[in-house]
Amino acid sequence: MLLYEGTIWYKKSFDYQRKENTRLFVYFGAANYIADVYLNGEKIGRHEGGFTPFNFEVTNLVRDKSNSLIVKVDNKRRRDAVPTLITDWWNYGGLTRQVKLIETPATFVQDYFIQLQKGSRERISGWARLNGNKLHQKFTVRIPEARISKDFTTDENGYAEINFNADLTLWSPNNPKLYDVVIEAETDRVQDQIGFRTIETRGTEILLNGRPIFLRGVCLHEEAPFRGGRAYSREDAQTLLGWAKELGCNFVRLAHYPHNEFMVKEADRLGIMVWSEIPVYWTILWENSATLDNARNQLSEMIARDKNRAAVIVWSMANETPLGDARLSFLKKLIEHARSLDGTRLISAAMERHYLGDTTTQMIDDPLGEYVDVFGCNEYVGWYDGLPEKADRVEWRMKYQKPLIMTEFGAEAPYGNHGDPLTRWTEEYQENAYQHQVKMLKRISFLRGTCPWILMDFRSPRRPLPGIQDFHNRKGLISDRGEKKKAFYVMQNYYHEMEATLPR
Ligand code: GCB
Repeated sequence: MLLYEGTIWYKKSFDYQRKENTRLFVYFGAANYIADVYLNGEKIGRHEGGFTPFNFEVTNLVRDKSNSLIVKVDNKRRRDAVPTLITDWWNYGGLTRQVKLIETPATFVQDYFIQLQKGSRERISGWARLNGNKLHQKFTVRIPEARISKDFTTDENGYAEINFNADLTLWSPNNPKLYDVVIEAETDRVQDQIGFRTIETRGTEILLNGRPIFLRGVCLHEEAPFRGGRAYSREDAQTLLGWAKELGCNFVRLAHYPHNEFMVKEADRLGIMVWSEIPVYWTILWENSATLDNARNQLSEMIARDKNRAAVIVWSMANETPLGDARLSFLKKLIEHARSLDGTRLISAAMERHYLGDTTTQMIDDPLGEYVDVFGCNEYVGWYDGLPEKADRVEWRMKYQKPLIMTEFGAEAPYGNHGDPLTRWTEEYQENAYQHQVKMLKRISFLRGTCPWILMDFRSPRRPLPGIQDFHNRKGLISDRGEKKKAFYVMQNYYHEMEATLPR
């Protein structure tokens, strides 16, 4: 079964007593990659995209006894899909996150956006939307701890803008303050925990709540420590983010697709800022309009789920996408779409760089840089690119007056494989590569964040090397069994130093 790709069928039987004036939905946290869902013999919907939630209404199909929910999930890779055929991660298939039945009132609060207005530390600005047949309602937004209670009315489409001033303790890594926020309509009441903070850029600075910060990050795949497979629980999130904290992080790059909701909620609670990304990875079919629609839909679903999480500060559109006109126009459309859904967060993408003629000047000038707020750059000086000492000679230049996050760098070694610092695949080589990297990073004046690749070893079909990789990418600072490699401590020292020397 290890290399199986194709369909998996699930069946769940259940009884359900529907109360009057309620509606019922079946909710999926994620299904990789295409899901077809049937209830009591009727098809209720199809969803494409492996990492975002979706739901279907079943109010009129559900019965008191012996309901039969059938789900077919197919993870066959396709050239025109997002992601496409080739990825450097395992194509785990099937239902990878929770499935729930959600009961709502006949008219319910379907969605809401409650965040500080861009650039303001006291004005809350957003909206709420009802779904049902009583769309025109009065509702109240309450933040009891801040003694806030504001009344609004939805229009005939069930929509209302929300605007009010609030004197709140702002969310930050040092004080990840979350407030209970209640939306109370005539027919429904929802409660959430929301943090309030601003995130902006000014020249090459990133400002959190108006103050410059440095993002001490690390990249993560959504892979479970110890047992393997997809990470999906609160405990998994606590372990992974706990390790990130131990490393000295205030930031994580959740690569290369939206991770489960526990990750983002735990990040909110722990004060870890988040980069969240859609799987527009390497060589998507840029010219295909259905591929664009699919990417746009995954972006919408990612933003829909996490738009009220203070931790999320960056929406990332893509990873290492080769330059070209079709690619640029595709990604520009995604950026426009992201900004139309959420004007408050920073937009970025992990991009590439190239050497100028002298082979030691790295130039950052991807034309996409024009359209993002923050430039994300992947580089492997000392691993795919020369020996560790090469980093001592590399200088960095950027065409844009924007902040730079080094979104990937690293070297590969299985835990416990020892040798001298110039022998590849040893912990000593990896440590050596990190030592030279850190020295180089310190010389980049416009650098505002770093995310080494990667926190923990992960499975990959592209990494067969027997005895070394065994189908794992071993660039983790920690093994998949939780063992810390020597390079972990190089990064930890750097982060402790950054934290101590920079008030930001
Ligand atoms: C990259 C990719 C990442 C790979 C990594 C590697 O540039 O963005 O998905 O896993 O390099 O280890 O080669």
